[in-house]
Amino acid sequence: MKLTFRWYGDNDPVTLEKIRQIPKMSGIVSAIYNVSPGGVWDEKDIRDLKEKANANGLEFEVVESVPVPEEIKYGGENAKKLIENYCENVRRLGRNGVKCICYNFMPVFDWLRSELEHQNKDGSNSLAYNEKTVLSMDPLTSELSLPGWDESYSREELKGLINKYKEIGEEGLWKNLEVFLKAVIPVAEESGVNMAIHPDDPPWGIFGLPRIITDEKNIDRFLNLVPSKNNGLTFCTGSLGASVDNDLVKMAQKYAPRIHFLHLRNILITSDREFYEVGHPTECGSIDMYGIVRALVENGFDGYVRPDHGRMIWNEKGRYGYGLYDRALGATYICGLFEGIEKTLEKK
Ligand code: DNO
Repeated sequence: MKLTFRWYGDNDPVTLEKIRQIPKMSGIVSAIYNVSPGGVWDEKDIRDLKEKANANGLEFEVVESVPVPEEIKYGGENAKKLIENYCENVRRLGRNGVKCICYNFMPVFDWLRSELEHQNKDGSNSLAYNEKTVLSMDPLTSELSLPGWDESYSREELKGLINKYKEIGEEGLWKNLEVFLKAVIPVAEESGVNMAIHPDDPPWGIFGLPRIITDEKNIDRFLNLVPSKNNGLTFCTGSLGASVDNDLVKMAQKYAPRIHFLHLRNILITSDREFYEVGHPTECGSIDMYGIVRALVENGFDGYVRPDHGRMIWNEKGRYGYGLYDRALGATYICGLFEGIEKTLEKK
């Protein structure tokens, strides 16, 4: 495995100089942030990003994300052209040494939370989700918005978009995903890039919007749409683990060869559809981090790993979920888990 760390570019308060000091850190996970979804990334920007990382002793082999524009997801009239642009980004990234691209196929909203600074007993704070609060902010019926929402849509645009997805429903979204994959995966194969879809967070439909990368049955269906190794997964433990119906150890075992990117984080489920994010170790939350990593190692996982969301600790202020301290603690915990498990298995 290769340990990586998400970096949001020059405006990220967590600098490359700091990231490189985390033990065993091999590279950054980043993206080009000055192009809106659907646009083609300038190859010079990609090269500059790689050079910046390299100058700090870090690789740049993973992109998170090349965002999929809404029109591709709901199948609008420009979808074909936008898919061509997407393919061009895959080619350009592959040419510049990127080996893994993380993306998602969630309509309208990416991750959803009801609280960004949930106060924990130990004085830290973290992201939290409470379904009742979320549902009370349905954009179709309420003027309130949830923390972290993309405010670039007007309320009317948002309603229009949500209604488009309601019309096409889950099956329409599957169809559009299939069209996307059938165009993109052959390009990824030629470019030496593994595509790694991120599961929906949380893994269930919200506000009547379809969400499909949610559970084992749907992931089976996804992987079979295009049965190529390059059509793979980002295994995000915090996203999939929010549903108690998902058996993550079993899924890790089953999907290991198709998991190209691993997001390790832990959550504490406090009641049905209610959780908050906790420190990475198994003991801190509801997710069996050890069991998952062990299942992956035993089944030949050989991808990139990053500590996902951390809490805000030691009075750090910064991008929610993406401070330095708790993610760095997570990184060293992850190294320990892998080292322990790998050495135990070698001895057998
Ligand atoms: C949140 C992230 C997601 C993720 C995208 C991938 O912290 O896990 O925003 O990057 O869903 O496309």
